[in-house]
Amino acid sequence: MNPFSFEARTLTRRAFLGRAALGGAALMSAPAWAHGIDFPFPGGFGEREMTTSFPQKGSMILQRTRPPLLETPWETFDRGVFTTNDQFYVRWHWAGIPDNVDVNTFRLKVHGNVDHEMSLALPDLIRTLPRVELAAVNQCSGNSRGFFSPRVPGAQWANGAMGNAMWAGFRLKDLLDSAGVKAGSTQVRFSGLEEPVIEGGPHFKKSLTIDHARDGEVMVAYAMNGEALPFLNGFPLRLIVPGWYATYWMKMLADIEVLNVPDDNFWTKKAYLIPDTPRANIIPGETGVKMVPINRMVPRSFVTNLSSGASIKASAPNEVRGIAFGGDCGVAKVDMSVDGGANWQATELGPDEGKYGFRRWSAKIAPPNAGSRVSVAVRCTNTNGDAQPDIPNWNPSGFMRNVIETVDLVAA
Ligand SMILES: Nc1nc2c(c(=O)[nH]1)N[C@H]1C(S)=C(S)[C@@H](COP(=O)(O)O)O[C@H]1N2
Ligand SMILES: [Mo]
Repeated sequence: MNPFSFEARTLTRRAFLGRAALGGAALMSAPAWAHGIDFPFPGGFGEREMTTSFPQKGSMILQRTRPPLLETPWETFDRGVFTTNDQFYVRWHWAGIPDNVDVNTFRLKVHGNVDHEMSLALPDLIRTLPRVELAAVNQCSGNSRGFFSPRVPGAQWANGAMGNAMWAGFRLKDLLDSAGVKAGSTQVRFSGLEEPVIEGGPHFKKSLTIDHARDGEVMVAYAMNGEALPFLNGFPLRLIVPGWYATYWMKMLADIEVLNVPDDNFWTKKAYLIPDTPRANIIPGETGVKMVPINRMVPRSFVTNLSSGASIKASAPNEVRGIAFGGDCGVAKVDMSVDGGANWQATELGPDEGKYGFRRWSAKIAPPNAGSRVSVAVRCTNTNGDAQPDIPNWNPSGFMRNVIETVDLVAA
């Protein structure tokens, strides 16, 4: 998991092979650095601090305190395809988050290029708009950024800046229809209750095109896994944009503005841009690439019951299982390879809880004898026919990692 210890391991192995080839004399005279160096980097994945200090949250990996950035511990993903609210990851841009939200005075404003501007209380929204439910993965654009090589700045997430929940709420379309969107509308802009902490800092706002906002899938959630949203996950209302990266999933949603001009606010126009290339992939250092707003998610799959270094039984079937998601559509299949990607076999898929959610997969492996090493690679192909690539993508923001993941196991 720790890229530093991984590099150190690789170095050690390489140094070892080098010495073995050169023979004993070389071994004796090898300089100290050739033996591999274990850098005691603080904050590496292996030694990230755990915290239980945040309201409504259980044990979480602490990335940052203010604003809170909390990562879901990996074991959580093995417990089921729904990520529990108390361990659902947390990410905020500004620390000016309110201490409480008064449900009696809270209003959701709908304004701008509409026939009727509205300011709606929670009970009215819940009572008047038809309730819908949807399972969907909320994944930070920068999930897994810590694995980028060359490394890139930003929160050094491992794979836990994602989660799947059953969201309940109402369709954004129904709300917009009741406000009456006027002709000539271009985008719908969303903002939450928190405030920037630096003078003149841009309030966090994100926009969707008018057609996307009215596609009937984008929703405003007031419940998550059957409960009110945890405060840090956006109580009392948040936007759910199925299949799209979480940056659009506005928390503590309080303001919806229908625009008739392109949104030129900082967060939509300047932040969260990706290279307009397949998988947002560029060569490190490449310049002059056209940039576009980040958008649809891509397929991913993970082993959840075993981590690299774990030992499994020799000459006996061992269960390997994990989760997969299709990105902007469902999971068609999850294949597994134990020979470095030469051959792939289908794994068994668990129940389909909704195309935008996590899907369980499982398979059996039986290593031939004690001491044998098995690298298990898993590859999700989504229902659009898009499969995870075997080479990691790279971009300077550390967005959209979806390379095939591998765990290295040893039979004992
Ligand atoms: N109001 C508000 N909503 C927000 C953000 C924010 O900073 N403020 N961050 C976005 C980003 S970048 C992410 S990754 C998700 C994180 O959602 P979570 O904290 O519920 O996991 O919220 C999104 N919605
Ligand atoms: Mo994010």
